[in-house]
Amino acid sequence: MANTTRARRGVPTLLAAVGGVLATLVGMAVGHLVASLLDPAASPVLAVGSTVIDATPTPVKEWAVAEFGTADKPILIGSVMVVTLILAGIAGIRARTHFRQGLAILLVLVALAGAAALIRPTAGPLDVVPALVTALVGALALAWFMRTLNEAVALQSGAHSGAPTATTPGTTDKTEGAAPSHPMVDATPGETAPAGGAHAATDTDPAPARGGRPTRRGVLVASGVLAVTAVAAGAVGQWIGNVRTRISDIVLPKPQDPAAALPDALDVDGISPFRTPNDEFYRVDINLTVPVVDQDEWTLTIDGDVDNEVTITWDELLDMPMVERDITMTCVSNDVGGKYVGAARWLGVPLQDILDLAGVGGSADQLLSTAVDGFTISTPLEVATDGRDALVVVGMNGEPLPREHGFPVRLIIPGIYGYVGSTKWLTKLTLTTYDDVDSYWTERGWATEGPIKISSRIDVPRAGDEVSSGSTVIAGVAWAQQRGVDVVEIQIDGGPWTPVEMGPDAGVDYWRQWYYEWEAETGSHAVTVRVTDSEGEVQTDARAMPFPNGSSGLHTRRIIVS
Ligand SMILES: Nc1nc2c(c(=O)[nH]1)N[C@H]1C(S)=C(S)[C@@H](COP(=O)(O)O)O[C@H]1N2
Ligand SMILES: [Mo]
Repeated sequence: MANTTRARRGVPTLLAAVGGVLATLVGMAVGHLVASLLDPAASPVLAVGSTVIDATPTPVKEWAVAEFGTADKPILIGSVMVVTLILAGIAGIRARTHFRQGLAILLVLVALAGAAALIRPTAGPLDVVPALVTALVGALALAWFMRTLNEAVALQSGAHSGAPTATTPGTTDKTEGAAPSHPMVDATPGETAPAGGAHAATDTDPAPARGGRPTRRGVLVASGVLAVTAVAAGAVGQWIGNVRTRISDIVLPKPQDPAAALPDALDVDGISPFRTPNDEFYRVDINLTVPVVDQDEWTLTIDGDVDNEVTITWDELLDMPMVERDITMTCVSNDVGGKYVGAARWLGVPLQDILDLAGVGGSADQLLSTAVDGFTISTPLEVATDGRDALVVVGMNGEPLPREHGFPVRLIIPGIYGYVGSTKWLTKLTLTTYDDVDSYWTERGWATEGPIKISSRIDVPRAGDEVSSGSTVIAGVAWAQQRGVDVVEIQIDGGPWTPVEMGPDAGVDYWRQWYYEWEAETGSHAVTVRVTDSEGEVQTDARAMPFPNGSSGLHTRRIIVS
């Protein structure tokens, strides 16, 4: 008997939690939809997620990137959702008996999301609208669900107590309020046959539509309506976001100084493509939503210690002489053997030409670039202007920059990690000093200078591949930007270092593919690779983690041959 009572108390509580979750989901989904029309980054979950990213201490971020790789963003959003929905469940449970308290929890949650949307560097006052909509829709949904649930509970307990009259319209009226302070179930004496009781009630009920079972259907219907609304609003919001972020027909100018045709790549199964396709190019940035910039509203300002401050438009930039270069980019967070490296053909205006428009003064030692997402990068002025192919880029592999990679305009500076030179969604270049300002990552402890460490990677055989004894190809890529790859060697089971066959050479700033034909013998083997650059520097075996200035060490793969 005690069990039955407990079970009956448990069901409405569980349903109340579900109601809290559904109401919150509906609110968030409608908020997301509204945000997709105004500013996608103001979507409640995304705004909270972005704020969490900014506030996360560097070591934790490091750990997350190492642990989850490029999945770190979905995992972050997932975690924000889980925490939110747990609190939403608690709000629901509270709301069934004390509606205002439950509602208050929900509103505090939404207020946090609204605040997060407003403190984004790019936020405008309108960015609070999705949160307001979320609050309104969530509150209405919660009220509706709780009313339906409490009606059902009230009617059922009336039926259970064996008094058919309890299900008369009079009783229903009493429980019409959204928040009866004593849930009827608490008053239910333990009975033995709830099903029979319900039946008895329904059978003799003068108004069967209000009987236990139909009202239970009411709870189901309410849940269904909320769930469907949430999914539909979320999907429509997502769709609108996608449509709005499509890049419409842009014709890029032809380069005055084109790159030579890329030599034929190695034809080895599973090796990194010689040129990384845009949709396979790694993406690293601080944003949960890709910044959407309209090229016709975009401008680039060159200010700070300059002769005359200049602002140029998209059309003015496209009118400048363009060059095309093959450059391999690397993220400082790339582990030895990691994936945060990619090679592409970039189209853009030499950075020097842009700086010359303004005329660089004598006191600057830092080029501070600012992006539309509020992100900043400090580049040593010396590095930006030493004659290397530093570019203000508009094209990637023959297409406009994809939004993920900085549309409409980004910086690419060969030889230094992305966080010190490849500002995406670029909008300002300031000539300043390191004494005066720090940038996003250097403020968080990463090194001021970030030359890319020479490195090499084994692509095949992949980890866990089944390899049979006999002739096997070991292959991969190696890079030594600014100096060029000279030799790649591999070492098998601690034996001598053996030079491998090299793929084509597309210049000092571009990686090179390599391969080695190996007579594999049955057993477990360790294969290690190292690169030597054109100046004779050999890739070090001294291990370093990415923080603070890039990983080092040698990539080793264990290969089981059967
Ligand atoms: N605006 C902006 N630019 C940015 C970043 C960013 O977070 N915001 N991240 C930088 C880092 S750390 C790297 S490694 C490169 C990555 O460029 P990709 O995503 O095109 O590969 O962009 C750089 N430029
Ligand atoms: Mo990076």
